[in-house]
Amino acid sequence: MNTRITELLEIKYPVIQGGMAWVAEHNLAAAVSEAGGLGLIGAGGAPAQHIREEIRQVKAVTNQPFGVNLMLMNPEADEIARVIVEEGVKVVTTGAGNPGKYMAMWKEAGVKVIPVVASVAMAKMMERGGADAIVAEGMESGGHIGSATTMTLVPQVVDAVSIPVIAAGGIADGRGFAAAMMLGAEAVQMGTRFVVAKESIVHENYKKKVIGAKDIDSEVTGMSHGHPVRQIRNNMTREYVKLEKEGAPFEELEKLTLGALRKAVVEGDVVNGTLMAGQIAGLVKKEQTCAEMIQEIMSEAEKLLAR
Ligand code: TUI
Repeated sequence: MNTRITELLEIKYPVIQGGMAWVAEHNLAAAVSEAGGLGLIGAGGAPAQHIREEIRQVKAVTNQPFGVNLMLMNPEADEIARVIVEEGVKVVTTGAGNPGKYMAMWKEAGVKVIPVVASVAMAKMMERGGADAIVAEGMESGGHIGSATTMTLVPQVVDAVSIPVIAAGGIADGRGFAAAMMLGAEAVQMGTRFVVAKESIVHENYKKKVIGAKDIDSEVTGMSHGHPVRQIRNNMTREYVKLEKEGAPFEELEKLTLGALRKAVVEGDVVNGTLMAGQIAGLVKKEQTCAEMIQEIMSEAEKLLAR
């Protein structure tokens, strides 16, 4: 299936892996890229030197294209932006902010820039700033989210820009892929399904929670201070929501989430850790290799789109 995205990124299938903090490390990125999609190293809150090493580890095991996701609230974002250029990374996606100040440097170095946005206004601003494509991410997604749904956001972004649009949020199978194409997207970005990939280093306890999750098992925390984060409901989110309702200050809430994603991903603490996952977790039923996932999604989508 060829689209402007497969051409731009020189990939076989228009499937991009989400740049999930702690989760999107070199094993997962390399597996997705080897399977014909675009794997990503997720910078999350990690130091620049760590990202440099992760990039080198991907390069050591695959010649396929891959990218880096720069989470713009990372305190070392400036350095990571430079590491991306120095290491010759071909594609960068960004999240949780405006990457405008890095755009000129990346464009000059020939890096393809694909900001993740949650609104039409931001998509237009990114296109004006020279973005090569846009990820339009709906609030069905896991992690830090905006307020529009994928169903409403994607066609509005498609109408507002002329660069290709990648749909994200709530997509985990061939039906979701086909639906995204119908909305005008030219690729999809998936996170939640790849969390449970065989190649994903996510702790087994976390994977079990995603596999066991039902449609309404996620909770959005942080709405009160303007940083909504979607994750699977557990002890931590219950406590967080309770404190939020009582009007607790940000500093107190932050104590609950500090280091909590690492706790979940690395230590498998599913009680007090942050289990970031999208609403589509209810559809994710088993651990498979990235190649199996992508093959299954593409063959299902091709049948649907041919009808
Ligand atoms: O970035 C994401 N998802 C993320 S980042 C993340 S790390 C984190 N952990 C705890 C709390 C907060 C963050 C976990 N998940 N998705 C892409 C995305 N970007 N969604 C929404 C946005 C976004 C939001 C505001 C993009 C641009 C934007 O612009 C604001 C501005 O600067 O005008």
